[in-house]
Amino acid sequence: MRSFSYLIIFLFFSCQLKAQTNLIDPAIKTPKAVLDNFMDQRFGMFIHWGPVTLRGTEIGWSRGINVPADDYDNLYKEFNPVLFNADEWVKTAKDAGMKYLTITAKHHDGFLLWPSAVSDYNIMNSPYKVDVVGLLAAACKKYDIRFCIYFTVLDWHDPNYPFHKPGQKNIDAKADMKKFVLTMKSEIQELVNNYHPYMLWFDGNWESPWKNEYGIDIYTYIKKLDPKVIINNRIGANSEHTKLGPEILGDYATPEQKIGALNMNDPWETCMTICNQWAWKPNDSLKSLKECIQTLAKTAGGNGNLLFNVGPMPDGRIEKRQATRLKEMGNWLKLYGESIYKTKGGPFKPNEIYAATRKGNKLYIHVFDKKSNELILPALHAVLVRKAFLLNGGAINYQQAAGVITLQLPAQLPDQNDSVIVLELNTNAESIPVIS
Ligand code: JFZ
Repeated sequence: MRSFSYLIIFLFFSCQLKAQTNLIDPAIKTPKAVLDNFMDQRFGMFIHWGPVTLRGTEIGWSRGINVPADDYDNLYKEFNPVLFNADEWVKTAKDAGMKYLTITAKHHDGFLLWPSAVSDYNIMNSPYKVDVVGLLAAACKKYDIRFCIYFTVLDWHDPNYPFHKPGQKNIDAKADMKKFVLTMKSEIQELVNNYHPYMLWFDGNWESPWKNEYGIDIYTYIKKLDPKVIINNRIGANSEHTKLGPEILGDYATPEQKIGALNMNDPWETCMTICNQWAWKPNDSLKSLKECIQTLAKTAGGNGNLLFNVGPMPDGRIEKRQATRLKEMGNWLKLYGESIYKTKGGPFKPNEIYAATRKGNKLYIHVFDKKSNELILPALHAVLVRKAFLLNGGAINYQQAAGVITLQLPAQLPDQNDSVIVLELNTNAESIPVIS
C-alpha cells in the first residue's frame, strides 16, 4: 500500500515535470544565441502612443475611468499628429545610445497604429491615415536600430473579450475567446509578415479570461511565421512578470517600473518611464539625469536591459525636455558605453554607491557617490587586480589585501552621475561567481 502511494506521488510529479518542460517544444524556442545578442544591446526605447494623448490620460487604463469609454473610443476621429516624423523618433533613440525600439502597435484600448485588414479601429480611419508602425520599422532599418512591437493580450474595446474596462469582474456573456484569439493571430500575422519585428512585447496577460493554452498556441504560431522573433514573458497566463522558469512562457523576464535583481542565468529587461505616465501627460515630472544614468548602470550591473519609455505628444513630437534628457544619456554613453554595451552584470550586487559590470578581463566599477576617500569592494578570491584607472582618465591607487579591494577615489569624481573605474584583472572577469 505504502509503495503504491509512493508510485502515485512519483507519477503525479513526473507528469507535472513533463507538463512544465513541454510548455514549448525546445526545437522552436528562441535560441540562446539570439537572446544573448538581445542582452548585448542593453538599452532600448519604449514608446507608448495613441489617440488617448489628446486627453493626456493613461493609455488603456483611463478608458471608462477618467475618460468615458464612448469619448475615448471616438478620439481617433480627431487624432491627426501631423508633426510625427519616424526618422526623428528613431534619431532620438539613436542619439540616446539606444539599440532597439518598441512601439505600442496595440495597447489595451484596442486601437491599431497600422493599417489592418482585421479591424477598422486603426490609424487609416483617423484623419492622419499614416502607417505609423511601417514608417518606424523603415526608419529603424535605416538607422540600424532593432525594431520591436508591443502587442496587448487583453483588449477592453473588443466585444469578443469578456472585460471592457480596468478592474471589471463580471464576464460579458456575449464575448467569445475563441474568436478573440483568432483575431489576435490575424493581427500578429500582419505585424510579423509586414514589419519583421526583432521582438514581440506582449502585455495584459493577467486577467482571468487568458489561459496558458492560448499563450502556447500564439508562441507556436509566431515561431511558424518567423522562428527568430523574441517573445517576452507576458504571453502565458502568469501575472508574475519578474520571473522566468519552466512554468512561465516566454524568452525573458520583464520587471516593470523597478530595476530587476542581479541574475546571471535568466535574461531580463526592466521597462521604466522617463516621466511617470506611460502615455504623454502634460507637465508630468521628468526623472533627473542622475536617476536616468544610474538606472541604466544599475540595470546593466544586474545583468539586465533597460527599455526606457517616452510618451510622444498628440501632435506627433517627442517633448523637447524628454529628448534633451535622452541626448544627455547618449552623451554619457559616448564616453562610458564600453562599460555598458556587451557587458555582463556583477559580480557585486548593485547598490546606491556603486554597481559593477564586466567584460573580458575588465571589471567596471560605476561609482555613483563619494561617501569617503576610499571605496571598499567585497573580497574577490583568487583574483588579482593588475591595474586600476578611470575610464577616460588617469590611474587610480588601490590596495588588495585578503582579496578585499580598496580604491582611492580622486578628490573630485569626473562625472557627477556615474564615474567608471576600470579594474584590469589577471583572469576573465566574466567567470567570477556572484558575491552575495
Ligand atoms: C503594463 C500596462 O498595463 C501598462 O499600460 C504599460 O504598457 C506597461 C509597460 O505594462 O503595466 C501594468 C501591468 C500590470 C498592472 C498594471 C500595469 N497590474 O496588474 O495592475
